[in-house]
Amino acid sequence: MSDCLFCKIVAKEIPAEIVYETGRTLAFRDVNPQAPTHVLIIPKQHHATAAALATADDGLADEVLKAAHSVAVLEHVADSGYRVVFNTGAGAGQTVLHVHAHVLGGRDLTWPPG
Ligand code: DGP
Repeated sequence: MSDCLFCKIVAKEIPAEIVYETGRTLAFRDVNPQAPTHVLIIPKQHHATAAALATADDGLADEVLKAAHSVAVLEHVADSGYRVVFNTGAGAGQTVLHVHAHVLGGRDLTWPPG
């Protein structure tokens, strides 16, 4: 989608600090990190929400989840514990309508989130 921020990151039209990439996924650091590790995992193909992704292509949803785990290992937070979050819809705080998994770690994470 031409007006989608994360599609522009995929197209390298907007810079991002990429930490992991596969054929169909991309992982880059969040511009406004909420933890020492805060990486966003996206499918390169545009889907607005996690619900849309799971409905359209559950294989790709699986790849996004596997990429999240790979990022946790690369970032050395897999053993200490990390959180994978899909804010889904405006009511849950989703501000960028290109599905993304937040991978957060490197500090104690409280529950429930705000
Ligand atoms: P959400 O609220 O779940 O839609 O999260 C969107 C995240 O995207 C938010 O944590 C900040 C991040 N973000 C917004 N714009 C940019 C950008 O241009 N570059 C990067 N790296 N992250 C961005």
